[in-house]
Amino acid sequence: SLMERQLRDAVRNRELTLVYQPQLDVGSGNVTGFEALLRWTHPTRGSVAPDLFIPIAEESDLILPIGEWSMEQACRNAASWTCPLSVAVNVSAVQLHSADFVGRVERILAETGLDPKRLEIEITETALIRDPVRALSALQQLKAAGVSIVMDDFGTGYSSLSNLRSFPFDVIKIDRSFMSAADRNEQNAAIVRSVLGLGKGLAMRVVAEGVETAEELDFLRREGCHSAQGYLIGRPAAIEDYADLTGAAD
Ligand code: G
Ligand code: G
Ligand code: MN
Ligand code: NA
Repeated sequence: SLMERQLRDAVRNRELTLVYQPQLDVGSGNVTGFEALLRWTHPTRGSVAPDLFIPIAEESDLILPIGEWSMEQACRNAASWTCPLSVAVNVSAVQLHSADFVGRVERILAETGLDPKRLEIEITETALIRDPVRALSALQQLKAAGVSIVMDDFGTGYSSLSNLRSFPFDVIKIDRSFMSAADRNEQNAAIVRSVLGLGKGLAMRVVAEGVETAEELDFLRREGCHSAQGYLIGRPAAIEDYADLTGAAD
């Protein structure tokens, strides 16, 4: 397709960038890390939403060089911060199931010098179902290397509680759809509380995504949620915009 060809050029022409969104420790009010998010600016199309181009990248296997580029950039960037904050990178099913995925991540960690404990890998549940045995093996090896495993968009898609039991997740990210007015909407409040209960029982940290209002953050504080991410805390932006947090010298 046309977009596939343009995406192929995007990699060559350096049209891809990463933006970073902060994560807050709800108890202390400190920023503890960032999620890296891919952006594509095409010379004539302008900015193309990831929801549009990532599926195309996945169908064409372009997600492999793109994903490797993102991982490399994010790790290299994080390794340059004077504050040892975490960095979370989204990994698609195609990457997780590709040959030597673990080896690639380990090589990037070695080359950039990033402490593996600062890297988090975000996986959606749909990424697990293609080949659960292979996915489990990759995640176990990454975890053994010190990398944290995050279940992204929890509560949507092919959610099954057995995934929390069968795969070595360290962190659950509640999908942002459940945060909307969670302080006032009883259905959302009940769902967020139950995920917090799951996290507690399974000894997994819980991150609430899509936190947009002070009332939502207050609700999370009352309910004992560990971490929050969303426009209230900070928009996805160039990492230079967060130099006060990363301590990056420039
Ligand atoms: O930032 P935004 O909300 O527009 O991102 C939309 C979607 O794109 C999110 O679901 C996010 O997980 C996904 N996404 C963003 N960056 C990456 C990336 O580097 N790799 C993969 N596989 N997905 C990404
Ligand atoms: O990887 P994931 O699907 O979690 O990607 C997070 C997406 O959510 C990104 O596209 C990001 O731009 C978006 N996002 C981050 N914070 C907020 C928020 O507070 N509100 C909304 N509506 N979207 C958000
Ligand atoms: Mn994510
Ligand atoms: Na998400």
